[in-house]
Amino acid sequence: MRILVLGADGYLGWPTALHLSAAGHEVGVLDNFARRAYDEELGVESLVPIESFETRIEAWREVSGKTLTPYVGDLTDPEFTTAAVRGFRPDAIVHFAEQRAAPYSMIDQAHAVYTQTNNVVGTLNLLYAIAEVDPDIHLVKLGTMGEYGTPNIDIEEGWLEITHKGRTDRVLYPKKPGSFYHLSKVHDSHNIEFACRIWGLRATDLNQGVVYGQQTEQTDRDPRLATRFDYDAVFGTVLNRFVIQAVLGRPLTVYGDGSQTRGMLEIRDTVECIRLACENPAEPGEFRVFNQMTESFRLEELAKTVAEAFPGDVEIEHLENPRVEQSEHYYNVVHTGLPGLGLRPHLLSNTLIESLFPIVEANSERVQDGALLPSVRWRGALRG
Ligand code: NAD
Ligand code: USQ
Repeated sequence: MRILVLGADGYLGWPTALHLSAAGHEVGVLDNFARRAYDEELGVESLVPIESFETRIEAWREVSGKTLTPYVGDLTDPEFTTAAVRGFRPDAIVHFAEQRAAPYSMIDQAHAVYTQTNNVVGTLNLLYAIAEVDPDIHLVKLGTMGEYGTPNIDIEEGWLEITHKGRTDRVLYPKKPGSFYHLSKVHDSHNIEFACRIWGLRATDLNQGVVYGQQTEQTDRDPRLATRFDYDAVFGTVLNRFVIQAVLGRPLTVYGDGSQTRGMLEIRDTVECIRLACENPAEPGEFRVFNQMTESFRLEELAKTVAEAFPGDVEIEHLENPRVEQSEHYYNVVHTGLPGLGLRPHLLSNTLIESLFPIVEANSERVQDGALLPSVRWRGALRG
């Protein structure tokens, strides 16, 4: 297949592009380097150094003999987006290219507006580009489990059959997200479902949980192929942060009482889920939703798992929660779609956690101490 990966310079987009290329697909890679600009703005860097887009692409060619076709530009530019889709002529488009940090979207009004504009407008331009160039292209869009929030009923895969006053209908599952970033994904989901319904597009919305890990079979093949490893309180995700804090000898920062539960998955499962979704497309007109997670954990349980895996003393600290989120809640997620396509999940074991410790040790001098503790508060700055 010909697969265009949007956001291919990012944490997940890069290893996904390599995984698809290694599986024999012709892969195009698109990015506007916004993520590298957020690093500059926040004064932090990936814990593991990453090469330029050009160097990564060249390294993959040397290692695998395979070519990645680059497109550098911004999805919020409609002409660029349509030209890229027309130029590459993909069978499938994998869309990772959004501002993805909840805390970044909650810094102030300007960051909330940027996040929603970047994400919603970029996706809308993409929908128009697909409809214009070839409505048969399968859109594989990264959504997020956080779209659902923590409802007191089972979380179904995107749709809910409800009976109201004796009548029954199938509706998009009601959403209760927890940040302006997560809300941007809800808006995207509605726009994509609408485009499937009115234009007959085919789309898969992957409501992915929190990702952990840093290496895949392909990124491991050469240090120049490494993907990012974020540790800061804005972009670092929780398990990766706990691992880094343990190695640095800092307390693990559990927000609140740690009774929040989140769906999670390993990065090697992310890339495999994307391959499965691409190779098994949605039907024309279908808005298909998969919940892309393999296990769920209470955060206090996650912190204890990291502490037990680390060969040394680890302190767990409960910080006042900078976010507004529910504790002690019901959480039961249906996630049968991707296993049904053949996913064999890597479950969190001490082996994975232990494999991350030496990566952190080797790069620990790159950590900026000031970036470890959360500074963005959900009830904080309204304007910058
Ligand atoms: P990332 O920030 O590392 O990568 C996103 C990439 O998209 C970056 O390289 C950025 O430069 C690019 N981008 C952003 N806006 C763009 C635009 N307008 N035009 C072109 N390129 C643009 O993020 P990630 O962690 O790789 O996440 C990728 C996707 O997966 C996101 O949509 C995110 O919401 C979703 N997701 C991530 C996680 C996670 O734990 N990392 C979990 C669930 C869902
Ligand atoms: N948390 C801590 N301590 C920390 C960091 C986070 O207790 O040091 C808690 C948060 O309060 C939250 C949970 O851990 O309850 C997850 O936080 P996170 O920062 O790891 O993840 P989140 O903000 O939800 O966002 C990440 C990605 C985002 C993706 C989302 C999937 O950045 O792109 O959409 O995971 S999900 O959570 O399923 O919506």
